[in-house]
Amino acid sequence: MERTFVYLKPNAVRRGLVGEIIKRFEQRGIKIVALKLIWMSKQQAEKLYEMHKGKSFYNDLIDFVTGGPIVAMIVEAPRVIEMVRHIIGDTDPLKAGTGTIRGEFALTITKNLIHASDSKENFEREYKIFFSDDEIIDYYLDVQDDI
Ligand code: FUP
Repeated sequence: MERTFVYLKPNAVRRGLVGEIIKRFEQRGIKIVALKLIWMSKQQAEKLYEMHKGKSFYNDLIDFVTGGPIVAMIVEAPRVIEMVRHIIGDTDPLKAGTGTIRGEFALTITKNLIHASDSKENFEREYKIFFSDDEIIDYYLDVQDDI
């Protein structure tokens, strides 16, 4: 089993897409093990995106992700890091495949609706910015053996 960190950006919350997006994970058989609505602080945003500091889009990105509530979660499934990146689609919504979240609902790179960790190392780094280990719930899902 693998875990990844995902968050729905403020425009996903404002546009009422939280249910639509979570539905796609659930119907794929991906298990939610932590979930909360929070307002990301500037400190959290700067830590999450520290590798982009100094880039042309950095300030706009920080303002955008701290501009309204987000939905943060940790999800679990076999090979879930790659799986979620597939479900989400390319960072650039123009290149995101049809049927992906960004391919269906997003238009611009900065406002691409959703983030997911791209490696195990980044998952470990990212989830700790938003969750403590006691907020992660380990439980058995009845349908787990059928997917
Ligand atoms: P991703 O892993 O798909 O979220 O993409 P990146 O880590 O490359 O980028 C993080 C965020 O920076 C993106 F979600 C949006 C923003 N970004 C821009 O606004 N412009 C760019 O050219 C690249 C990234």
